[in-house]
Amino acid sequence: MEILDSKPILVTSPLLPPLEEFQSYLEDIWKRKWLTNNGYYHQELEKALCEYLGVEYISLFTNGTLPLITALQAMRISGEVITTPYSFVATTHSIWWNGIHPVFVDVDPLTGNLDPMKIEAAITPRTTAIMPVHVYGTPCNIEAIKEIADKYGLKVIYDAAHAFGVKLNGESILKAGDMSTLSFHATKTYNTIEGGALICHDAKTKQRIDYLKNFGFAGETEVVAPGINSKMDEVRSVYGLLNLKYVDKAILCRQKNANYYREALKRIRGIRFIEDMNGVTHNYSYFPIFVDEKEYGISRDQLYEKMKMHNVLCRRYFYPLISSFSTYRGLPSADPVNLPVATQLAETVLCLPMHHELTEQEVERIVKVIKKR
Ligand code: T4K
Repeated sequence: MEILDSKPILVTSPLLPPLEEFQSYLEDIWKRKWLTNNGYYHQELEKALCEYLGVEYISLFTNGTLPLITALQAMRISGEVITTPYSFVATTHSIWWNGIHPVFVDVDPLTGNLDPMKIEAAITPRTTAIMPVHVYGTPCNIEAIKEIADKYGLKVIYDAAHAFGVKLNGESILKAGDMSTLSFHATKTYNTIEGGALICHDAKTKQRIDYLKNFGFAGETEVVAPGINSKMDEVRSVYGLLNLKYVDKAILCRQKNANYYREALKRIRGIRFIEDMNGVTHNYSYFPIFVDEKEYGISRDQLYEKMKMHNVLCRRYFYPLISSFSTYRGLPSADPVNLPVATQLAETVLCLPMHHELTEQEVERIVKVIKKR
């Protein structure tokens, strides 16, 4: 394939703290000789994140998948869990890892989030919880989901991997449901290289989560649950503390880029994007567009390949749908007939480059490729 532009534009670029600052903290860790297991910087990061995010209880993890697995464990969820096929595969994996049956429900066409109108029909006597995802950081319809959960006595665990810092009417979106999880992977708006967190709403639950992420140990000689090792170490905690100082500025850069994109794309027929929602403080973690082949002239995959030719490296989040992977496609709820909206979104979505270092010129270069059909 001939590459027409020399400088690649990646879909994302990690937020990195200044190296000198990081080095000076590393020296301190070297002096302390305390590397992991609820160290000083781990505690500091938990405090700082509670304050930044506006939540009371947070537990740090080594990635964004283990908090999902642990949340289900902590609440002793069993039977069936209703979830979305339009997500990263970790969402469904966390359910399966707990020996629970995922039940896929279709999504809302505008946001890609679990459609509350379709949840009730999927509830059976075995249903114990709902695991929705705030896809791209756009809040789910939390009121409608709460109403259904309350009516049927179900727990709600939000996969908020994309929703770092997102607020609804001034309140953290992480306050919704029984628990929420975050991913601090390198590709996320806020990262600790690898990392994640579990947010809950009371001290007793946090205690249980902290036991579970440390093999189930409650003190030196007592194991209260079959826990796992998912502790964040001191080096990544310091990295996280430093990145917290720069994340607001990074989000502003992302917002500026989202505005450039929207302005430039709004008159292109067959290209749809998601608008900001009223009352929501967004974090601009992704910039998905949806390609209507009939209107636009070429398919999403043709555009994806054309972008590659121009050295613009987009991602098809989320394609294929989780429900179409061989691991899950045998489940009754995985039938595409049951999931027409998610199927359509997965076939038309393309996430354009979105990160804090993207320049206006690069956005122009990307839009030029989209315009040149
Ligand atoms: N729930 C949801 C809804 C999620 O989206 C995710 C993860 C999870 C749960 C689980 O959280 P974690 O356990 O991962 O913390 C990426 C990420 O690996 C994954 O974290 C993320 N979602 C998913 C949506 O995307 P890939 O396979 O697309 O990433 P990769 O390595 O191809 O990188 C994408 C782009 O980023 C490349 O163009 C290069 C650039 N990049 C990547 C890395 C790792 C960099 O510039 N620097 C880097 O260090 O999965």
